[in-house]
Amino acid sequence: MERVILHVDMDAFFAAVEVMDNPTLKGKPVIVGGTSERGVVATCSYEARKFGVRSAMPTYIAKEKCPHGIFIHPKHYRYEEVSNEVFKILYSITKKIEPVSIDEAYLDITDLKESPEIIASKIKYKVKKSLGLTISIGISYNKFLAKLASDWNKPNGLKIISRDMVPKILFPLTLSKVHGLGQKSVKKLNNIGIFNVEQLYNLPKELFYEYFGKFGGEIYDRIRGEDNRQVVTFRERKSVGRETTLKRNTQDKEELKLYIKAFSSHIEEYLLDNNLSGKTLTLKLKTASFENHTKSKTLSKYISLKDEIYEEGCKIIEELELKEDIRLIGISITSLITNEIQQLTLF
Ligand code: TTP
Ligand code: MG
Repeated sequence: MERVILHVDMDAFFAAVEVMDNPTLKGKPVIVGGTSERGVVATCSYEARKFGVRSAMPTYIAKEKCPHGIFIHPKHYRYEEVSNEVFKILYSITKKIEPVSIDEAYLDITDLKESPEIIASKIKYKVKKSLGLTISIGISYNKFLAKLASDWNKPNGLKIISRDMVPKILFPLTLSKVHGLGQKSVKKLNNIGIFNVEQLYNLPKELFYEYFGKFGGEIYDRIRGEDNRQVVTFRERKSVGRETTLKRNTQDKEELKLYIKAFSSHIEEYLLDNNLSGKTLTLKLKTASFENHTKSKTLSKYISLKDEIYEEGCKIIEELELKEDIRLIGISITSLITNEIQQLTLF
């Protein structure tokens, strides 16, 4: 049976949350990001995008482009909280969900009875009604096309790419729209006069291998609208976790624990939704000088509740000696089993 995949992606997520928390910002160019000299833009409202402001742009350039912009320092816990609410809505639709980032996920709705358009409209309605936020949704028969579709008419977009539209609909797209083609590859192709998908489409398969190495075949298939990647849920992934770059680098363990707290409720939600418990906790830290450290702990029992995850996560942090500021923190839980098996092993 033909699969039905949704790709959902919140619009201007961090900026939209800021507007939600402070409605006087509505309709204004809101720019969320590092406000220091070295800061970069995390994201901005669509009003600010009109002035050319973009994610990852140095803040001082954003200030030049949009001097009257409202610059806001990110509040990561708040975005985690709202993300939790969005995912709750998604999980009320189906459990076949692959979270991709804080504001983005794939849903496999092949087995649902209602039409994909109705399901997508329902999600949009629920997100708008309970949070006041807009989400863009792409519908197609694989992940690549669904993602392309969610980006098609952002913000508040809804787009279907059906089989009969392919490959023609892809032809005018610039190469950077092809998921998997990095900046370097795009440049390389531009250098030989290839700028859009149609031009790429007409190249022989061997050239794809020559240009993209082992990914050549995948790129060749993708621009033909073929992509067999499955929607991988946490259950199949055997690990549930969250991580984030800190809003400011710190060694303060109490501050780090606040992140653990936010992650714990996220993780609890996934575990409960999927009827899972886990036994191994792993804390991941990245230092200001980009060194990665992980510390795992296998617990004496399976856990799934946020308070337990938080408590154990804090214990790991307490045992660590921090010699340097931390820039990224993450926590994940592995050794997952379904609660039915857990019940059986108890006897
Ligand atoms: P995106 O979904 O890429 O961006 P967005 O939701 O702000 O805007 P849209 O989807 O409507 O184009 O990323 C989600 C959040 O991740 C974003 O709100 C802020 C954060 N982010 C960064 O911190 N740095 C980045 O470079 C990017 C791209 C995103
Ligand atoms: Mg988004």
